[in-house]
Amino acid sequence: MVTGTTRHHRICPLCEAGCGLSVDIEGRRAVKVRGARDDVFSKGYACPKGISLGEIDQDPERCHAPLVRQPDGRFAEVTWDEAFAEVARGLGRVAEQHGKDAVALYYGNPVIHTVGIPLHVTPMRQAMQSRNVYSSSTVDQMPKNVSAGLMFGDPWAIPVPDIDRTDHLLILGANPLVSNGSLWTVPDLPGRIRALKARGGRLVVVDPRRTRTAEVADQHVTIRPGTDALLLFALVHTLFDEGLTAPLDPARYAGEEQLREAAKEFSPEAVAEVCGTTPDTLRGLARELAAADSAAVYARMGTTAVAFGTVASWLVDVVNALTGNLDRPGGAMFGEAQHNALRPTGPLALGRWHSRVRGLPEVLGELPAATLADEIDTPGEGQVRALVAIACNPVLGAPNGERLDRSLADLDFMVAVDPYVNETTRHAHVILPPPRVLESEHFDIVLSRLAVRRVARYSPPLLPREEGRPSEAEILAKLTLILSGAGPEADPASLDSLIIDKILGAVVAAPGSPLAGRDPAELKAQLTGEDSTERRIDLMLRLGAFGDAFGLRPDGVNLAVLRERPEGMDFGPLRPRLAEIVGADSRVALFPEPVAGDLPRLVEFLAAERERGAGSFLLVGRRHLRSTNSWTHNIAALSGGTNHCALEINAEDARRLGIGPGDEVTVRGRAGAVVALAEPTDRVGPGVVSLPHGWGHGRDGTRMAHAAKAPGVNVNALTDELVVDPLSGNAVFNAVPVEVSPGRGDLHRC
Ligand SMILES: Nc1nc2c(c(=O)[nH]1)N[C@H]1C(S)=C(S)[C@@H](COP(=O)(O)OP(=O)(O)OC[C@H]3O[C@@H](n4cnc5c(=O)[nH]c(N)nc54)[C@H](O)[C@@H]3O)O[C@H]1N2
Ligand SMILES: Nc1nc2c(c(=O)[nH]1)N[C@H]1C(S)=C(S)[C@@H](COP(=O)(O)OP(=O)(O)OC[C@H]3O[C@@H](n4cnc5c(=O)[nH]c(N)nc54)[C@H](O)[C@@H]3O)O[C@H]1N2
Ligand code: SF4
Ligand SMILES: [Mo]
Repeated sequence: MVTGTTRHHRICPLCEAGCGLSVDIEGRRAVKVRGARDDVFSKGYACPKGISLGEIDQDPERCHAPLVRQPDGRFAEVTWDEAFAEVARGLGRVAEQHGKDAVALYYGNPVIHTVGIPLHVTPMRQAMQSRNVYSSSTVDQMPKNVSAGLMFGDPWAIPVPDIDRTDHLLILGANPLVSNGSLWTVPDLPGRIRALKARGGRLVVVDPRRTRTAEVADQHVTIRPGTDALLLFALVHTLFDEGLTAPLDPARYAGEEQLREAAKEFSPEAVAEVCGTTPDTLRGLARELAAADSAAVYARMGTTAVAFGTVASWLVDVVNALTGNLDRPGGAMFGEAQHNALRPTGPLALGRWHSRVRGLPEVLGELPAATLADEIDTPGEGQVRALVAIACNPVLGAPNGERLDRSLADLDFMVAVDPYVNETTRHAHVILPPPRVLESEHFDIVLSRLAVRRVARYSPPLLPREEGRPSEAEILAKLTLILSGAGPEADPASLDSLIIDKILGAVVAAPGSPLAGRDPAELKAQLTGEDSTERRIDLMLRLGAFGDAFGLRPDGVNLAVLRERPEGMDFGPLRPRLAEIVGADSRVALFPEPVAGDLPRLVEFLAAERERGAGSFLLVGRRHLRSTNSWTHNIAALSGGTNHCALEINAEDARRLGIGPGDEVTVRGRAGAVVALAEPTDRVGPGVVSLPHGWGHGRDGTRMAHAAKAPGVNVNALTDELVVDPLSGNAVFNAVPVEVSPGRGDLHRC
């Protein structure tokens, strides 16, 4: 190390793997970042994005001061006090004139990668009292939340493959070698897959595209997009049909007989052709799962962002249960939160209210992102007139994003919490930038329940914040106070203090709690931390799975302990805990009522697909190793090479249509059309095309000059906001019917 350089440990906030990074800092810059070998969880692994954390943090186009839009439409930098006052005026005016439902909230993917947002978003939702709450959950994993909520009584009880001990891993619709795992916090997946294979384990991938993960698999089953629910049902059918199910304890599992009955009509013979495969292949998949000493089924975006997202997500865990692999070492297991997870119990209630325009059911207190534009565009009582947009870019991330682009321009007021002026935030009246990455702490609030090991880690900020600059938690707390009517001057720390009081009050009052009867004030006084955010983290840790329970467990963790051990503490592999999750008197619902109610639609789909002739192309998504959705294309170190926006099309289809490499092609969906550059390839089969999302940069008023140099096109100009998975309201990004034709027709490239 050069003199003046200090080395620090920092959890990477860029994806769900949560690798530990070693960051060399000179002055206020990160000069070198690499995987931290002493990290108890990731042991030195890091991907190109993590290594570029310095470039991401130091991107000159990130905003550092709040921006307020001027009468001439341009943004001007203002002080934080002025910005919050403007927000209070803007939101206040809309709520006063049009009521609370007229103010909507939308938060995006980084919510799970930050501390301030998850700590404050629930109180914010309560303070708003608006029915118009949206998030990236309904363009992503909501079907899995619904299936977990219905089966296990907890929407975040999502089993993860116990990859380090499994003998057989079946992956559907996920490409974890590129995404680095999702709903599965598993650093160094490449190394873990190598270890699986070295010990004689088997990896099978079901994907319409020959992905990097498919390339390293022992078997790649190509599937016709959108048919995983049928494929999985055929596995369930085979398990029953061939007597391959493991004995399930009736005291723990309900609904096995109804499930057996329902699976009857989805035999491998009935579905194979529609799935683009053979009955033998399907029976083989089921037999292998049943025969393995331990096995796990894992599925992601290719099975959730589809029209049968909830049914497919449910069937994944049905197969895990029927093969005896749910909740056992080497199978699909429940992770354990390092912090107290206050969670609802009992089966999930769906549709406690419905969206105003399309009547779509609420799920987990949210409405589908796919209907936000309807709620903005359609006049009447409850019409959305203002938006609080936190860490999101739905113009590029939501279905029919181009419609949303127009709708956002029409709002009376919009405030964004975001470091960039991008395709979405350019519509804001006020932009509140969070501090730099290196000025922020990292603590995993959402993802630790999905981790493959029981670990506890905390990273304090590596740099002090610039004078006067609020933390992201303070920004969110201020917004919450504004939305609750307390006004822009209220002290954000007062909100944390109230929340701590509330949690401690509940803990000492809970019968059977080890802290029952203790004095909350005395417990509160024990909390340590530099600020109220850290004190909240200390509280969560102490009450969490590995916590010291305020001294009752002297070898447990708290904030002070973890500050001394930035490399983290490992408490070992996952342990069976189904009884804890489901509750002593409850059972796993193998055949939950709402899912059963959606099966006639699957039967109809099967019949219709059998009749289908050769038709339009089906569009699927893909991700790039050196991208994160829409917001890292501005980083030179991560751009270029294979990280570009091109339409993959089967080479034979391309030849037939007269399309060559790099040619312009028009792709048309129900919602709209784009002109993309073609990449003929045998990675995708006949009839399948693939475009990545998060592109379509370079619009007027954005400030991402590097991204604008290679703007790409917005795949969500094609995707249809009118089609959702009915149970979860999730958007459909895979198996989208599109027409493909050579040339640009009458279209301009975005
Ligand atoms: N067609 C298609 N569409 C898709 C997908 C697909 O597979 N295909 N995937 C979907 C999925 S899974 C997701 S999660 C969504 C993602 O869509 P969104 O969550 O809407 O957006 P992102 O592109 O992740 O952009 C995140 C925003 O947060 C900002 N940001 C980054 N770091 C921080 C921070 O620390 N604090 C704050 N306040 N802001 C920050 C960025 O500048 C950016 O504006 O896209 C979805 N859209
Ligand atoms: N490098 C990188 N990492 C990321 C992100 C990123 O943008 N870049 N984004 C992050 C986010 S927000 C998320 S949610 C995760 C997502 O993590 P993953 O789900 O692992 O990522 P995807 O690349 O969307 O994988 C979906 C796969 O489903 C396949 N597929 C499409 N349609 C179907 C179908 O009908 N059936 C089946 N069986 N497969 C289908 C696609 O070909 C693709 O390989 O990744 C996260 N990690
Ligand atoms: S895999 Fe994810 S967490 Fe690990 S270094 Fe890469 S971006 Fe960061
Ligand atoms: Mo996502």
